[in-house]
Amino acid sequence: MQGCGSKGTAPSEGPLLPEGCQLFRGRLSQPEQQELVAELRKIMAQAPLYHPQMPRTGRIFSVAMTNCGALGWFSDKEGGYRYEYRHPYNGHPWPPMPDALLQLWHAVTTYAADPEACLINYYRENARMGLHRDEDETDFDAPIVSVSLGDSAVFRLGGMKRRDPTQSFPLTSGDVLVMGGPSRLIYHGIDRVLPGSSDLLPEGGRINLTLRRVTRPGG
Ligand code: MD3
Ligand code: FE
Repeated sequence: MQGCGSKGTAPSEGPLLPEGCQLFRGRLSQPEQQELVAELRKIMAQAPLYHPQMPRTGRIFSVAMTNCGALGWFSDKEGGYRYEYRHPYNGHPWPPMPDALLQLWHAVTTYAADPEACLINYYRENARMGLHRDEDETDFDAPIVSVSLGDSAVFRLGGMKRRDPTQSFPLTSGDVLVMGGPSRLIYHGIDRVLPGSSDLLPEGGRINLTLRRVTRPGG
């Protein structure tokens, strides 16, 4: 399937996306999604989901998170947003990233090095993610690749400034979104999950994976 991320894509073909943003609708087949969920269940058994705290306020994220790959994203009241080599509660290294995700990264990006972190977000019915930028990495030359599984969600995409106009569109199971180049630092969030919109996860809810390069390759 062709990405539709260049400026000038006709609105009839989907949302008009900013430069560097490519949406691959239905990039993963049903069997690929099921296989990935099976691997994620094993990962979540070894690296249990947690609800990070916001820096300073200590407010709890409604989204549950864990990671696979060498590095994992974490946040608590005292330490703030950061990447860690170990699960914050059990002290174990994060489980390795499934091969299918490394292959997907290289299939949809032109970035030479592997991603180092895969943040696993689990949204139950009322979970949401406010408008934010992903800026805790040191290598902004690398894109971020996102994979949606399970229930659909309303995704909100803004601009380089928090107050810039936003658009929203659904992300559905099997969709892959690549945010690179000039889109890498734009504001985005998840307004809400649409319960019952997919039967991939019997327990319901939505899993989102974001594959990230954190450090610059070679130092
Ligand atoms: C746009 N996750 O984990 S993925 C996050 O669906 C995050 O769970 C959302 O935002 C989710 O940080 C959205 C799509 C996405 C990921 C990275 C981006 C959109 C992005 C980086 C820049 C701009
Ligand atoms: Fe984000």
